[in-house]
Amino acid sequence: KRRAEKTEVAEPPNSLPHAAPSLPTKPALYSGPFPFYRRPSELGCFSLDSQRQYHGDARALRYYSPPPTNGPGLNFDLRDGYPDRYHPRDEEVREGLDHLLRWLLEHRDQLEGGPGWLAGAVVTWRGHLTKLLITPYEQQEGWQLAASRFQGTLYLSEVETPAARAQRLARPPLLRQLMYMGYKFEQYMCADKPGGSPDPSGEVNTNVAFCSVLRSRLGSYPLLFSGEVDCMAPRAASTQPPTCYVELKTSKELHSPGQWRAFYRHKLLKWWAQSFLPGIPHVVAGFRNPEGFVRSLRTFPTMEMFEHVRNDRHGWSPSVCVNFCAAFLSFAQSTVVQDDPSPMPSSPRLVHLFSWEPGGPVTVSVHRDAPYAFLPTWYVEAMTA
Ligand code: 0WD
Ligand code: CA
Repeated sequence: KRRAEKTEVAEPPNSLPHAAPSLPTKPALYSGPFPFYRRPSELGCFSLDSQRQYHGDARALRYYSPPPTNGPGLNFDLRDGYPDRYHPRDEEVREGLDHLLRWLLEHRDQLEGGPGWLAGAVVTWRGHLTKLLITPYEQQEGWQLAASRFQGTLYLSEVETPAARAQRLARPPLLRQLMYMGYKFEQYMCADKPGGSPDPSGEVNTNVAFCSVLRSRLGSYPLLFSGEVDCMAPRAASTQPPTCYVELKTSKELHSPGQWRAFYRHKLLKWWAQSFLPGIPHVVAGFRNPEGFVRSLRTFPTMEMFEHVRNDRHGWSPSVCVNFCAAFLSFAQSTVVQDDPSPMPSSPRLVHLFSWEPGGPVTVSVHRDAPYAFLPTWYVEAMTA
């Protein structure tokens, strides 16, 4: 029985000579030892302002400033200011990798790692890698990743699936408010200056973002990715990024052991994957009651999250996540062989689209036209010059 399963996975039967390659996602296939993951180092950063304009500096970085006590008395009203002091980002604007590419263009001559490092790297958003990490355990939402090779580098950029788009356009009012509440919590917990105090009287503008650009390596795959960082702790044990960064989250108040179990199995997996990738050591959670007030805080060290499911038969395994991600990178590197040809501004660019739906394998389709091409002309031209 075991052998039959293994054969099926490793080599497609010869009776299907033209079957397109695909990548299975079942957790049992990725249970080997934890692979090598280089300690992430920060290469630089950039900020997006309230107009979503790019600045090559840390002006949007905020500072962790929790209330003096985490006891009775803590009472953050997360609905305050909704909807009148809310300026949500226009989600119809498809930014792709643009802001990260701008940073890369402006720093390509100063990249560490030696000549040719970038040519061997995978460039993407941290959020895309998070989705890859949790894929073996995800049962609800599929994803699509567009891939193009250019001057050796493999670029990965997410494409919104038709189902995700439909869900976004039909987002229920309560879910919209819930999204706001996550940003409002950041406002209660962060100051604009080190040592300053939060000012929850202002507006919540989700165009504003501080993004860290990081270098790592998974197995033999060098990675350059960027992730949005909530704040830095000015008095952290280490003041050096990324270990001084803090990720902020909100969650429903949990009461029964069953609720905690479900939280560890599902939510903590996502929190772990997102903060493990950039090496952010602490996630601070605010627990909100049904009326939308945060009455308690709890810090979850990223490297201790797995302990909550280590002895849970229905828990998740960091090795499975990271092994799957490595297998995907290997699959993508061997699938996207052709370097994008002549960088003529008007020529359609080659895109391999990796698609996944829960319960199935990752499949590939090839495209040469819009709308999948995502490397902007300004980037291709400047890199070619
Ligand atoms: O256009 C899109 N569909 C996306 C845009 C999807 C994912 C990210 N982004 C943008 C983000 O706005 C950010 O500028 O890419 C940049 C980097 O994102 P990331 O760090 O790679 O993304 P992720 O790890 O998924 O999200 C980090 C934070 C979120 O924090 P929580 O605690 O909710 O995970 O980025 C924010 C959010 O605060 N964020 C977004 N903000 C505005 N619009 C979005 C979005 N669509 N997605 C995540
Ligand atoms: Ca957050």
